[in-house]
Parts: sequence; structure tokens; C-alpha cells
Amino acid sequence: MDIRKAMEDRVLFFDGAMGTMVQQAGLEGGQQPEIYNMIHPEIITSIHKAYIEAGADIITTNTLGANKYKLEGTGYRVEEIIGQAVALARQAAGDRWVALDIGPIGQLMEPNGSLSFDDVYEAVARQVKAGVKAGADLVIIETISDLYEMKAAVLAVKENSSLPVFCTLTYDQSGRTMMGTDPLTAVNVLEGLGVDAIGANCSLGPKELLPIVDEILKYAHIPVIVQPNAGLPRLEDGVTVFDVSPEEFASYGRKMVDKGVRIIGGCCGTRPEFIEKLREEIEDLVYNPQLSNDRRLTAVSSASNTIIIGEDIRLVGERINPSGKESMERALKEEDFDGIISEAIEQKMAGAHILDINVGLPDIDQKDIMTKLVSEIQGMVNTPLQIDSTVPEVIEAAVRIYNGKPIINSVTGEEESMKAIFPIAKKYGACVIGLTIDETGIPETAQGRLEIARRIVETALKYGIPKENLLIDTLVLAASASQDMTMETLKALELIKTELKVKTILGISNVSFGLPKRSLLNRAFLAMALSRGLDAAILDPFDKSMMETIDSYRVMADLDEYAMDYINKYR
Ligand code: THG
Repeated sequence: MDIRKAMEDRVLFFDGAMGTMVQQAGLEGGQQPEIYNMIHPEIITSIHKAYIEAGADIITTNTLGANKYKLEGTGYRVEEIIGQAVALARQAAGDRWVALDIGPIGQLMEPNGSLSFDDVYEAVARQVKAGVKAGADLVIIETISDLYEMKAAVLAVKENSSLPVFCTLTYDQSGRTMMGTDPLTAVNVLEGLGVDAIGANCSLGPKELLPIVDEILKYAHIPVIVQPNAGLPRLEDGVTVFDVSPEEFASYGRKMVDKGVRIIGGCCGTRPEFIEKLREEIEDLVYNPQLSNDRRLTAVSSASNTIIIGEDIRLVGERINPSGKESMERALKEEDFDGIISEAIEQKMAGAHILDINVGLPDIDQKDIMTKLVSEIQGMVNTPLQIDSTVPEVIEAAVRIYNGKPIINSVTGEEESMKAIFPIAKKYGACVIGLTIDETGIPETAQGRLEIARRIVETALKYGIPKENLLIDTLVLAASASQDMTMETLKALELIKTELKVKTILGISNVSFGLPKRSLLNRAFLAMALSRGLDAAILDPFDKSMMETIDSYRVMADLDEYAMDYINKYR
């Protein structure tokens, strides 16, 4: 049976630890557990069988570290280890499912280490191809603490197989992964990438995982998977022991399934009796899985920070854009990014929640510069990014290597634009700004812009992009040249918000092009747009008067509780 189908109807059980079992069977320190597939296949088979007898529905291959980096020096190739490991699991599993296990590469990625995004992708792609060839039913990417590594691995699975992919990150005391990812961010990014189940494994122990599991369940719309360990390992008389008993493990497992966890198993220190107890404890809940979450958020993420759009006004810093700025133009041409990175950090400090990145210059390799700049900036600031380009190839390259869920700026109502941009937004799970312009230009009336917005929303849905991933921009024109259309932009904003119930965004400073004292026009127009319900403003966060307008608006719109932010800043 297709596991994707089974997941809809019932709770599924994974097996428990493999490493712990192989160690018990005599693995020596420093030996890779994966070589037991080759030198002691009978031991691996007996472990799989013990888990099946305990009631596991899904058997995990003994391949956690079967990547080219970790196998170096073992004398075995990735393909032979994985081929053999899947075959052993397959033989033991009978009609149960076999999950190809993929763990951390074991080295840090750039900028903290030397491994690139493509290095991880290539290594995992090799594992996946071998697993597919050997007949695995699904892939589980587990015990990952770097969201960037997870993203590269997920793409490697999805681009080299059609297998379901389950993802678990491992969290520490801070409630984040070692590299700083929180559960909301993990869900926002990985759901967007189209994984089949998301959750947590290993970590500190089942009790300590409960608050993390609550967070994941709060935000996930896909099945949640949890594989706790039996507590942290401890050495007792030279022997590794785990403090959590099978009974205690099972009682926490029940709590998790009761809250809505749909796939459950064990990590380090859990043995077949843990899975047996877990099944017994949960038996009555197996066919009563909890309903899924229907709360839909518009949210963008860096690897360690998620910004929800729609609950409070959000500011997109516009300063990383060569338009009218010679110094920025020179820096981009010379690939001298220090000043641009400072600009990113300072915009964040000035109050930007999101940063727009635009490298639109003639005579440069925009794809190359954009990806380099995004890599640099994402290593220095945790502000989610908005990729601003008119070239689909530039957008795709940046969105692919972005460590998070970005906003694509932008798509238009033109068929050709939607055909180029929507597949990218869908594949990488990005938010996308829809501009109300089409083949015939920008409609003069609000009604005309509503019709384009409606077409953008409907077309996005056909591509599988949910409405909450769209932001509509009704296009601010320069009041100096298009004075009669300035108010129409705001009317369109209000109309679109009520009719289509989508989030909205505007580039505020466009309004003042060509007129003196731009800041004055900008701040007045911003106040007008805010009162019509604008969700996100693209602006210069260094403009004090605009920031003061935002601060004032938040008081009057009851977004700044007891005006505390206002008082703290201006008293
Ligand atoms: N909608 C969407 N995206 C956009 C816009 C929009 N991206 C680009 C633009 N409009 C928003 N960004 C800017 C960036 C710079 C300026 C205005 C809008 C600007 N620059 C000054 C100039 O050109 O003279 C220079 C500023 C300086 O020197 O500091 O005005 O509407 N979706």
C-alpha cells in the first residue's frame, strides 16, 4: 500500500534505534555501524525482525551515515552499503515499508564550515539514487540540526526520486536546533518544499520534546513525525545507559499521539521493547488520528527567524537596490559586498523585518551576483529576504540557495510571467508578490486592478500555490507623472483586500519620484495606505519620518499594546 495513503487514515509506527542495537551486538568504538550491513548482515536482519515483531510498520535501513564523507576510509562505497542495507530491510520487512535512512553529512556547511549547498546536494543525491535502485519505499532525513543541510537534502530526494520524504530536526534546551532553527521556521520552510511529514527526533528525551512537538503541531498542515530518544546517554561503569524506561517512553508517546502526532518511533537508546510498549499504549488511538490544522499563515523565514505577515504592519527594507545609488552600483560591479552587508544589518537595526535584494544592473552577471550576495547576507543577518528581479533565472537561482522561505518580487498578471514564476514559487515554497499589471499595462481603475489580482490568485491556485503565499501589489506610481492614478492604487488595495482576502504590499517611495522633499510625500502616502489596511510596506527604514508614521499608526490601530513601544521610544 502507498504510505501516503496509509498516513491519511491511521497512526504509523517506526522502529527504534539501530546504532544502540548494533553497539549491543558488538560494534567497536570508531567503527561505522553501516559496515555491519556487509560484515554481519545476519545481525542487521535480526534487528529488523525484532522491530517488526514489536509492531513497527516502517523499518529503517542501517544507513544513517552512509554518505561519501563518512564512508571514506571504510573501504566501502555508498552504493554497495545502501544496496545491501535496503535489501536486508526489504527481506525482513515483508509487506511493511522500508525507509531509506539519511542522517547528517557530519561536517559544517558554509559559512561555518567548508561544505557547500551543492556538496550536500550531490552527496545525498548519490544516497537517494542507490536507495531507489534497491527498492526503498520512502526516505527519512533525520537528526539534522542545520536547516540548510535539510533543504539541500530534500531537494536531492525530490529531484532524484518520487519517494515520500519525512524530515526530522533535532532540538536542544533552547527550543531550537543547534544552528538556531525554531519549530515554526522549520515547518514554514519544509512544508513549502513539499515534504510529506515533518517533525523532531533524538533531542533530549520524550518529556523534553513535548513543548517542541506542541509548536510543530500548532503550525503544521502535514503529518507530524516524532522519534524521541530514551533520554540522553550516560556512561555507567563504562557502559552507555539511557534513563527512560519503555513504559515511560510509551506514556509520553501516547501524549504526543493524543495531541496529534501521526507517525511515531524511537531514536537513540530505544529497543524493540520500547516500540512494543508504545504500540500497546497507543493501540486505541491508531485509527482515530487528530484532524489537521486549518490555520493558514502568510509567513516568510530565514533559517532562524519567521515573520508573520497580516497580524502587524511589516516593513521591507528597500535600500539594497542600485537604483539611483552610485555607491551600490559600484559595489555590485566590483563584488565588494562589505558595504552592502552593513546596509543589510543597519536596515534591520532601523526596524526592517524583511530585506529586498535587487541587483538589477546591465552588464553584470545578475545570477552570479545575486546568489553570491544572498549567500553572504544570509550568513550575517537573520532577516528574511525578498528576491527582487525581473529575470526568472535569477529568481530561481537565488530562491534555490536561500536558507529559508523568501518572498519572490515579483510576478505580473501576464501569462508569460506567471508561467515562468509560479513553478518556481511552488517548487521552493516561496511567497510571491503579484503586481496588478498585465499585457495591456496598468489599469487606470481600481476595478481593473482587482480583475488582474483575481486572475493572479486563481492562476496561482492552479499551480498549487495557496492564497496565503501571495501578496498583491496594486502599484504605486510617481505622483509627479501619474497624479490621477495615485488614489486609485489605494482604492484598489482596499477592494482587493476585501474581495480576495489576500495580503497586500506597496513600494511607498515610488510615489515621490521627481518631486522635491520626497520624504514628506512618502510619509503622507504611507499613512493613507496604512489606514486602508496595507500589510507590508517596502520603504527606506532610514527615513525617520516614515518610521515615526509607522510607530504612530501602530498606536492608533491598536497594534502597539498600551502604546508601550511608542512610549519607550519617544518618552
Ligand atoms: N513594488 C515592488 N517592488 C519594488 C517596488 C514596488 N521594488 C523596487 C521599488 N519599487 C522599491 N524600492 C525602491 C528603491 C529605491 C528607491 C525607491 C524604491 C529610491 N531610490 C533613490 C533614487 O532612485 O533616487 C535613491 C535613494 C538613496 O540614494 O538612498 O527612491 O513598488 N513589489
